[in-house]
Amino acid sequence: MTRENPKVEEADESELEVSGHPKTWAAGVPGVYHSMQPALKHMGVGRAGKTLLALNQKDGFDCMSCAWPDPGHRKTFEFCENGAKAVTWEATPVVIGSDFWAEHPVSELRKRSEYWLGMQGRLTEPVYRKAGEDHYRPVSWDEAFRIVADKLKSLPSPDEAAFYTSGRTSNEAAFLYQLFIRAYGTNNLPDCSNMCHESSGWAMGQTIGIGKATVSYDDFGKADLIIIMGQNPGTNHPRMLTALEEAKEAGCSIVAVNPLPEAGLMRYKNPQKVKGIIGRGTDLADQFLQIRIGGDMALLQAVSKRVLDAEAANPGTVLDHAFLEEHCEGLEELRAHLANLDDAAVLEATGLRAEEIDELAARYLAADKVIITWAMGVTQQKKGVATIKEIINLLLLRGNIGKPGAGASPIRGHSNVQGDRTMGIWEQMPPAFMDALGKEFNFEPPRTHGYDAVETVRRMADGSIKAFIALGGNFVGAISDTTAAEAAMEKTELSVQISTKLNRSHTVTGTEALILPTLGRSEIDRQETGPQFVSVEDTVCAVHASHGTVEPVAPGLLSEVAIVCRMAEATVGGRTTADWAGFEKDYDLIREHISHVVNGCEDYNRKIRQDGGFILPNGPRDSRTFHTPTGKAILTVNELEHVQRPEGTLILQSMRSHDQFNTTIYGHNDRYRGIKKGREVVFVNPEDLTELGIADGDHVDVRGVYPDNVERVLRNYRVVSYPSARGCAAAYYPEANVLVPLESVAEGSQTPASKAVIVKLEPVG
Ligand SMILES: Nc1nc2c(c(=O)[nH]1)N[C@H]1C(S)=C(S)[C@@H](COP(=O)(O)OP(=O)(O)OC[C@H]3O[C@@H](n4cnc5c(=O)[nH]c(N)nc54)[C@H](O)[C@@H]3O)O[C@H]1N2
Ligand SMILES: Nc1nc2c(c(=O)[nH]1)N[C@H]1C(S)=C(S)[C@@H](COP(=O)(O)OP(=O)(O)OC[C@H]3O[C@@H](n4cnc5c(=O)[nH]c(N)nc54)[C@H](O)[C@@H]3O)O[C@H]1N2
Ligand SMILES: [Mo]
Repeated sequence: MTRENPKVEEADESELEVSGHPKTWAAGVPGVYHSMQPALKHMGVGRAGKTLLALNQKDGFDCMSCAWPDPGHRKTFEFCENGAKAVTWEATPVVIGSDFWAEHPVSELRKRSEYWLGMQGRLTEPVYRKAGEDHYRPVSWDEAFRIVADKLKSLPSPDEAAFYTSGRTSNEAAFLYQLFIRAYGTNNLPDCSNMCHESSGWAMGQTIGIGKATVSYDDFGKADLIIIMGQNPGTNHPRMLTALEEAKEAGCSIVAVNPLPEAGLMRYKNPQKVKGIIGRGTDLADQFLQIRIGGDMALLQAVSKRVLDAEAANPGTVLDHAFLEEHCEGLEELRAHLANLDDAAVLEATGLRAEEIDELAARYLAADKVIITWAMGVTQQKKGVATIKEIINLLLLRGNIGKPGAGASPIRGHSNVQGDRTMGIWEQMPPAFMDALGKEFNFEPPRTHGYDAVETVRRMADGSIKAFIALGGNFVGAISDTTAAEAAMEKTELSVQISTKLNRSHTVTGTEALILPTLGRSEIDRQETGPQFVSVEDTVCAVHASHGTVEPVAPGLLSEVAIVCRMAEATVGGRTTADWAGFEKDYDLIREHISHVVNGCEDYNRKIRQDGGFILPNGPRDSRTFHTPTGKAILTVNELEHVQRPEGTLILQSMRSHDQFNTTIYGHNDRYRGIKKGREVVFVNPEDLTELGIADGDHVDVRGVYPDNVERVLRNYRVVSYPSARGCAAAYYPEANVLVPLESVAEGSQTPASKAVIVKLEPVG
């Protein structure tokens, strides 16, 4: 039933349609309709039913579209429109046949869009691009692993290789992958998290001793106030809207802080309820703060200052003194620092009125239990780490960490990005983990820190990284400064991509390149001891099993676990006590080792088989235990700074449309923002347009404005007049990555500052 090489047309941007106004609601009947349509069309009713019904069910597989948790009370259809798109994209039985590689030279594939590449179908056999050749050709698995092992063994130092991980990889594959890499001898483990929630990990690690959410799923239903900052749940975490609706029904207020009036934040029609189908839905946000890009740090400081002022006016009644005294340090320093907060600077940074900030402070003071959630609008900023530290400050002041209905909640992106970290995918895992790993497998893991994503590009560029291996993802598509990143990748000697589908990173390669095709999460993973399941961790630290349910799209595919095992056996077999051949046959053996090495995973094989899995321990959440050097949560002082905008420029954020998953483009519509049949648009506030003398519908070059004077430009983009905050523009990622300089990163975390790019619009034609 598989099909080969469908005819896929590139989008014709001249057909772009703009409806002129954003939608004010998300989901409802159109959501369900849209979600079912692609699945039925491409997969046939049987396969579509099997996959969609298995999504997020007890014996089914974990949805790969985001890391939002499953409620304890699952509904049959615990999926959303964008989850359905992700599953369809993966499980559609369209495959790339052997003749594809002879027909399409790499130089031609390189001109193709991400959309076209992804739509060619699933990769089914290993292919190799030899030095000097413009074509990939099929190779056997054995030959592929030999090529990898020969190259890795030939490098003078293991630190001349880097091993990337994207966040779909299961716990089992991730654990083995980092073991393989450390047995090989390096900590060069850049991952997608470096470009995503790294700022959250840094800020939370330093202040409360753990880089993960301090809430569980049920806390959302118990909160009095939920503040959502820099996140677009209607598109990127649609199932979160159900939890928000439930919270509202229980009396919770919701505040949205965003430069854009995103549909899902304003109103929600629940497709699982009659009211959502026929009514106007639930008004979600009680307050919408249309903040300037990068203004969140100022807003948070201003709210904390109002909290401290309220305490000063009524001593002993506002702060949670018992909590602060027993569990925190740094209150006096914070008080002294905020006493001098420059109100004018706050208004300039945020673009808000003082009364709006007063209202938010009043809401915060009126609430006993507060959750603050955030995503990329906060983390991908120069001051991302400091901003998240201010979130922690505000929560700590009134004891909003470690009590029911309250906490800090970074909402993670990739469905297992958090689990991968738990399993050791990090360029700087702590010594205790290394000790346990070395002891378990009888070897000495390397101790010096490795390179993160941005550093990996720098090192490829200067020639010191010669081999690049990626377990999933699309590194050159996802990282900033596309032109520089691609040039860097081309300087490597070997690049290897373990992938389900084609993307940009298969077309911009090292001197030699390999593509190793793998099973997707939706597919049955049969090994010698029978079908295997894997495990994943969601954004609130819940770990559960994921069972593939449909037949693999092609017979020759290996699982990620099998690929890692064979690559390891060929490269580092015998260097440790790891039984690589045994792991591939029986994933319980891997989990047995995980239970000895990874904190909180003791007795993993039993706990993972429990109904719904288990929740990892979390000091702040469970017992107000903070693993910081002093054992206390730390209130921090952060110097206020905001993004400066030279005259004539705008601050541009790069964001996701409704029809994409990261660099994977499903289609060319962005339904909630009124865009159809195109992606080459730049959204600009109407008053800014007037000031710039540019009109809606004009075409412009969007040019990055940075002191290094490197040309970074998006050509011929259509201007869309859109109610963004003043001075703030938006365009879609990954295209906009050409505008982000590699050196423009968050201080501390090195996360590319993809949400604050200084640009100029230059009219064309
Ligand atoms: N369907 C779908 N689901 C996904 C993904 C996908 O691509 N498609 N990606 C997954 C991944 S890996 C991730 S990390 C998440 C991403 O989830 P999001 O973080 O929601 O993704 P973005 O589209 O980058 O949206 C950023 C939001 O931040 C706002 N914003 C921008 N700048 C600022 C600012 O300075 N301050 C504030 N307060 N807001 C700002 C933008 O207007 C936008 O609403 O989603 C995950 N889920
Ligand atoms: N300008 C800008 N840049 C950004 C962002 C932004 O907001 N703006 N967001 C950043 C964020 S939050 C993230 S997380 C990164 C994402 O960076 P990545 O994780 O590297 O990118 P993805 O687009 O998610 O990777 C998609 C590819 O993964 C492969 N794949 C899919 N499923 C599987 C699987 O099950 N196994 C394997 N082995 N491969 C699979 C497919 O080949 C697919 O083409 O991008 C970052 N880059
Ligand atoms: Mo992400």
